Amino acid sequence: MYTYESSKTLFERAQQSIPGGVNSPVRAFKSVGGTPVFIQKAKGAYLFDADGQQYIDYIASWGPMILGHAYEPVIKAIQAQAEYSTSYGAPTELEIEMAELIKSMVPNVDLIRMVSSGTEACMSALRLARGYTGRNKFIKFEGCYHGHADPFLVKAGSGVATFNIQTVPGVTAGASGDTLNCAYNNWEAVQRLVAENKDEVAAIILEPVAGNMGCILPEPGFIEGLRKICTEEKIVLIFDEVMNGFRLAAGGAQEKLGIDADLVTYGKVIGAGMPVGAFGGKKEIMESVAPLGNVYQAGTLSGNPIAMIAGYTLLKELKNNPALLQELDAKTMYLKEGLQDVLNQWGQPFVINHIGSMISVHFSETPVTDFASAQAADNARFNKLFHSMLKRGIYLPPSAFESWFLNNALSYSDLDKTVQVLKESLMEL
Ligand code: KE4
Repeated sequence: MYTYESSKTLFERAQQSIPGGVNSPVRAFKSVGGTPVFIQKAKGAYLFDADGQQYIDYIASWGPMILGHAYEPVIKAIQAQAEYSTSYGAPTELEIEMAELIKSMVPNVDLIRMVSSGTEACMSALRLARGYTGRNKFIKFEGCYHGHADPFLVKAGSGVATFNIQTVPGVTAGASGDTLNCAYNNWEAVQRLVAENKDEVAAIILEPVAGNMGCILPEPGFIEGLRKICTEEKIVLIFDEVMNGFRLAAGGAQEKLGIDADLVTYGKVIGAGMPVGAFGGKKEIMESVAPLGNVYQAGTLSGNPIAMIAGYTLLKELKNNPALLQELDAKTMYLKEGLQDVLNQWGQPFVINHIGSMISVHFSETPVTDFASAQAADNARFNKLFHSMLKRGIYLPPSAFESWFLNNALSYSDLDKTVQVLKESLMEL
């Protein structure tokens, strides 16, 4: 079994200079307990901690490392580009090529703006929807996470759900007062909110496939209903594809589900591990963005050449080799079947939610279809499972409120080992 001597020492030291010893709360293992594992390096499907212990990685940096760590073409492209400096603060041809590549891969995006995180992408898309419609309110879904901009930190998912932060201090009523929340997959609640706030709702934003309360799929008709009501009521439908984009399909959730959003946000995969986000969509909406329109949005490092060449190289691989995402989906299905067999033999209640290369295990007797049912699962049991598997070299997301992310560097023997480790770990639960 793994021990974590160096991580313990580093964590002690980190807490002297960094709040909680981490630069993003979900890394702190607060919900699963114990010491966060400090990573020294990674290659392919493997992480190596500060003691040199190897883990099979099911976080993939929360999504970006979809083809595995230190993917050769990406590394070489970054190294070559870095020779020409790391930022100019002026437009480059690289940004045009990145925008044109994304437009060629996803449906329904006429114009796209680069930013430096998923938070920035979602924050900007909401401001744009409000500026374009002249309306203030918007609807989001409990357990969905759209980054940490104030308006979204109301019943959000990911770390906010993990730490069960009901109201985030510092988010004022002024900032969140126009945020309307309802349960994911609750079509009637959406209809009620829209009727109660007639002509006041600027946008409906959602993760088409939710990944921040575990992986939760839209029920048949749910997103189709959102599309219909947004068209009828002139509400901007925003797909937050920071997680889904370029993972569920080359064209993301719009392609996978066959539903067009009005605006789409991206992140994670489009930066290949470098800080990149983006928002884009219909021309008549995007033309409200400064400097064309007055919806102001800006960023010193937006479209940064190193981040652009990294993301461009990775997206190009996905575009030119459609088999890569197919292989990844097949590997995820293989893993799911293995997990299912072992969990069935174990004989306790569980649910596996899965689509494409997104998957999560919930110790629940009932289907997990929204935040309430994700919360009602035996998440203490998940936390125990997390550590049982971690010390055997399997690194799952350190929270029941996260989707597992597979990467295509995983081999079938890695998947077999994961299933075997699950079997051993369940004996300890
Ligand atoms: P970032 O600002 O963290 O790049 O993106 C925010 C965001 C927006 N939308 C969705 C659907 C997201 O999943 C995220 C970020 N996801 C979390 C993990 N579930 C990031 C991990 C973290 O907070 O460290």
